[in-house]
Amino acid sequence: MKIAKVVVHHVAMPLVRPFRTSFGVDYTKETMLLELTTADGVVGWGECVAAPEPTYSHEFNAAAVLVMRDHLLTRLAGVELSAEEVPGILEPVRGNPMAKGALELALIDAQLRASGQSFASYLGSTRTEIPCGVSVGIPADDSLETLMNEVSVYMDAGYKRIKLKIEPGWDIVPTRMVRERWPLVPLQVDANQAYSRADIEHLLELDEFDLLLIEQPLYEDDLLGHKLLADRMVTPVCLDESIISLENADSLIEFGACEIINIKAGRVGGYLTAKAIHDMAFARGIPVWCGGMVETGLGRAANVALASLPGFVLPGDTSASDRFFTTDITEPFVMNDGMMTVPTSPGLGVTPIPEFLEKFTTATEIVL
Ligand code: OSB
Ligand code: MG
Repeated sequence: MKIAKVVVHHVAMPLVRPFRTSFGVDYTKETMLLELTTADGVVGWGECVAAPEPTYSHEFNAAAVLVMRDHLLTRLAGVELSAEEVPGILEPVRGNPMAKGALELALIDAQLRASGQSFASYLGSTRTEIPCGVSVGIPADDSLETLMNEVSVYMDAGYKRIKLKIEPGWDIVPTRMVRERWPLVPLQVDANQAYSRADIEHLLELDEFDLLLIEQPLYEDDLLGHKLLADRMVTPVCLDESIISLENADSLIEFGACEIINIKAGRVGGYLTAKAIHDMAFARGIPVWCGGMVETGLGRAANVALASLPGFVLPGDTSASDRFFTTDITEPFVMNDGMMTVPTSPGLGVTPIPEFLEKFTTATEIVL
């Protein structure tokens, strides 16, 4: 295929409630949807998981557009290529995994629409439905009551796993409260790098809550710190932000800095690398699960397909569309008895609904 045109749709979607993490609070999801057209007139869609500000990682929306336009599409446009060649072609460009992953996804979608294959089948899916977990933010009002009410809503909805966002000052007490109220629910916590090695003793207090894992407790570059924590903590250490490639995932497992991996395609440069990390972890018996970046239905469709691979043995942050949005940009992803059906139509299996795309679009930019 030849990439002939790429349009970036900037969208802003109101969230059903604020989403607060240790690195900030969002009231609106501001994201970028890519519409890629091939020389044959096939259209593919992708979603860029960067945010308006570089607070989860170094990438941010404005920079991602510039990188796509000036450094990635200059290498990809107008040449005959298949999606599988994209990681290699983009390899000389350092970093910028979210920008790379968004373009790769749009090309995969176009390629699979042309061949009539679903994304799940293309990746090697072994399941038709997946269990859903949910990520619960730190309450914007710092109230334990707000947290308990929110978790109650998710428990009633049937979520199979609860993840609590934590930070210094919001950790032991809320985790204990949720654990006491729901003694059996699979429970995990995510600190988004908010602690340091000096907090190791404190973090060990979380061991009493029988957690599935603790996600990214320390600064992403503090690999030794994670190893020191993992050596002492009974709760398995899982890495998110620190995992940026197949090679470093392999190294960190070998090194003992993590026992479980959160796989997010955007963070590692795309779904092909995400699958490679899955394959490596699966071969080694390392559990993985599918992370989320508050995606619209487009990115959610891709995540659900990825999460249907056999090594995804823990429920992911693959919640229903209504966890974040009253109106999704695609057909909404719904959950039944805690499970979500993996799309089977060609490509991602969903496309933006024109009326909703128009409603949420704040700007469009032609980058090729
Ligand atoms: O660290 O997992 C994270 C959302 C935005 C940025 C980082 C993270 C998250 C989540 C997942 O916790 C939210 C979701 O998409 O369900
Ligand atoms: Mg995380």
